[in-house]
Amino acid sequence: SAASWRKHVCVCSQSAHIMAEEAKKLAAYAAVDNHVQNNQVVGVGSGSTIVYAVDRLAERVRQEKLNIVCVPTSFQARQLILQHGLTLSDLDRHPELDVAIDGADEVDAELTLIKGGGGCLTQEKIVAGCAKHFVVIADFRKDSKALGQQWKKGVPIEVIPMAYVPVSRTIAKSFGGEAILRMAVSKAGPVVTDNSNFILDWKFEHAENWKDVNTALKMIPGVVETGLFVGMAERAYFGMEDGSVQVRD
Ligand code: ABF
Repeated sequence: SAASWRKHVCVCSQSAHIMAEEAKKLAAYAAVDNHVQNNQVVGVGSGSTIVYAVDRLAERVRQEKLNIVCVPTSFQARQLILQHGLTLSDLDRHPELDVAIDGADEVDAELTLIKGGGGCLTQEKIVAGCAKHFVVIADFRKDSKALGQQWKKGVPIEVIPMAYVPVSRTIAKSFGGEAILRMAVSKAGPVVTDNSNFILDWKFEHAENWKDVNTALKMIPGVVETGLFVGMAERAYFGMEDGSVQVRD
């Protein structure tokens, strides 16, 4: 019957969700255990996977009495650090980080990333760029051969508000596809970043050399930063459906 079919669908999607949450946790724990040591400065990313990493970090700090300083990539990360009783710092005091750990929306075979689904791409890229090692944590759904195969929402691009229309037109003209202003869930207005800017989601049709594309995008007046992370990640941990963790270097 329709009712039992609906119930069946619901149970399946619920268990898929639990699987993804479990996978996020596996990746996060592996990264914290393998990359964080005593007396380090750690960059804390944003999103839902990083929550597990901060849980684990706090647990280790308590149990092993570690001396760890945390630099956040967003308001969310800052709150997480404070809620867990970890030591909060910033790039003024700690411009050089030992390691930064962050999630991603998609990770390709070369460790090129799409980030910024949560809108914090600019601070995430700054913090990752200040770290000696940048490590990505993700569940199996983020693993991709080529960007765009998994993440369908496009490349997030942070823009100065007054420039969003010309930037969007230039992107469409120069690279094809469509760059759409990201709206708040309420649809009452655009999403505003922690830096008081807007986000364009560029739904690209075809692109190959992400390094060149990223450089060209950044040259457009009004573009603050792109969610393309090229040549930055040194390792990715993927939590898998079978409970294992896959590492990509
Ligand atoms: C941040 O959070 C973003 O760059 C990325 O968009 C997102 C990943 O979130 P989640 O861990 O919830 O998938 O890292």
